Amino acid sequence: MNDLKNERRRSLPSVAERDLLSYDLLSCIEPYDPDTVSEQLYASHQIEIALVTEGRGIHQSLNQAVPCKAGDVYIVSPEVPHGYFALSGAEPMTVRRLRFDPLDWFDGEAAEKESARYCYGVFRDGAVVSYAMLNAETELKIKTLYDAISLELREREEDWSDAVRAHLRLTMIAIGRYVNGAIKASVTIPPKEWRILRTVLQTVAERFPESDLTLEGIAERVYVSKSYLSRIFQRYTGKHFSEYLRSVRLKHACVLLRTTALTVEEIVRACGLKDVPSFYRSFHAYTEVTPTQFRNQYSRNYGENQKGDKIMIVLSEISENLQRGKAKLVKEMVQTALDEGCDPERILNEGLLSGMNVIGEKFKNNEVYVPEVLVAARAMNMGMQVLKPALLGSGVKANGRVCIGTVQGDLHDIGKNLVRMMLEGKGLEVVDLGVDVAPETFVQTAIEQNCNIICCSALLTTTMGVMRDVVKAAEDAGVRDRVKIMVGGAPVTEAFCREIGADVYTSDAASAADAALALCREA
Ligand code: B1M
Repeated sequence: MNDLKNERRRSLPSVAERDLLSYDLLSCIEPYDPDTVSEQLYASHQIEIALVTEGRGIHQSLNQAVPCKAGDVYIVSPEVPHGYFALSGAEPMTVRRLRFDPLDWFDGEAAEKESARYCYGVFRDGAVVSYAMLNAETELKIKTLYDAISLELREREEDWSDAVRAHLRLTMIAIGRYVNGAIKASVTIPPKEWRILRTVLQTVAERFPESDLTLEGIAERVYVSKSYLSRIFQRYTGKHFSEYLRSVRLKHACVLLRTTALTVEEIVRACGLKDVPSFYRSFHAYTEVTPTQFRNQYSRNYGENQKGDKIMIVLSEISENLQRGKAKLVKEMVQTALDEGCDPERILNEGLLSGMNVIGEKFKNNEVYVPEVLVAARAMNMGMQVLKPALLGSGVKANGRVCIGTVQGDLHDIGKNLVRMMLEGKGLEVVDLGVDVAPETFVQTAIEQNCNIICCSALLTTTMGVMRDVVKAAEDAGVRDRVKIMVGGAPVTEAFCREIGADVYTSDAASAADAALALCREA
């Protein structure tokens, strides 16, 4: 038992593990409108526990809307489209949300599944959304646990993961005990039907651009008849499957009209819609304007200064969608900006990096947490994939080999990847050592692979000191006179570079590549 505990302690939480929990305070000001609300529901692959802390409003899940007020708690199982709204003209509502992946957080606790203590117990009877009103005592208890979790998340001690897990379990127990017996299920779907419905929702989300996506095809995959599937889909979502699929496609068409310069034909293809005439008809029925009017109206709404400047619009959409972690959209919009003839460096600076900077500020102020930063970083990398060929220029072979990495203890790799890309763009051969690279690994690689330069990146004030160890390791190995050392990253400065005895400091990726090329030419 102790061995097991020690083993768990030895394995520090990985980045992926940190991504499993997210916590936020949601201010719901948008008034509930039954006609438009189904477009604003969102689904998450994580379990969500939401506690209404202030005001009153509506919680809608699938096709059911339930009034709610301070003191109510919702436990929403993964993939359920749902949303929180204010009552029109009434006070706004504030909701604390805690989301986590049930499989990872409850790994090894399967025995608890059949008791009603944990979240699993809440869903055991097939309710996909559980709703309970708390008494004052339970509300206070849960609030305290939420606060403790949020504090742990902020302080991030080394063993924060264990502490957060412990609080999370206590929260689940507190909620589980209360709801056991007193639960009101706002949406109850038998487990078998829910499994099938969930497959349909997931399939539509992933495969809507395929024009031949049909309910019949999905029915075959889940081994049920089409008519049965059609019946349960309508019963729980309040929509025919074809109507739902069309609305998902049209929603995506709206996004493409707003954010890209694609032609209507291209949009019809990208959204899996049938043909242009029927697109015009259904688009009009959906938005009450034509696609062209929609596009013009959107550009006009963007204000006088940006009027007609599609590139500005696309760049700001890249930045905003990056902040929201919409990787696929960011990728598409970077391509659009390139197609519009926008300078790749402008796309990098005013689109991708500007979004990343906003996220950085919010992160600093505790307005967003690690999961949000990670999805933004993923969107940044997806955008970079598209931008890379344009940034690289001619890529003429140059004479030089460089090894690069983020120093030990540091996992930030976006800046390092940019530097690598720029180095490759200068035609230098690059050995990428990744992140968390030990000083000896830098030096060993430089010796074994005959590198002219070691490039070190660091983003944390606590890890920049490792660069000094790299210089020292190169000296100890007797290669300092034949291997140059370049340093960079947000906290690194020219003065620091001199202080530790490195050769070159540059503040950005492009000047790092220029400097590396110059060093290789001198050698
Ligand atoms: Co972290 N993080 N992060 N983070 N993160 C920062 C760096 C931070 C400034 C945020 C903040 O508080 N405002 C802060 C550091 C504070 C400090 O030490 N002064 C911070 C912190 C505290 C942390 C954690 C400790 C948080 C925690 O868990 N408690 C943790 C540490 C994990 C670890 O590394 N051990 C952590 C984790 C993470 C994520 C994993 C969630 C994620 C990284 C994902 C990834 O990289 N794959 C992340 C991110 C994304 C950021 C911010 C938001 C963005 C960094 C970034 O990619 N910027 C960042 C805040 C910010 O910078 N605004 C922040 C874009 C990138 C292109 O810029 O890397 O600076 P940058 O690269 C530039 C230049 O610096 C230069 O070129 C690039 C531009 O052209 N450059 C070089 C870089 N390397 C170079 C090498 C060269 C030359 C130039 O020569 C060799």
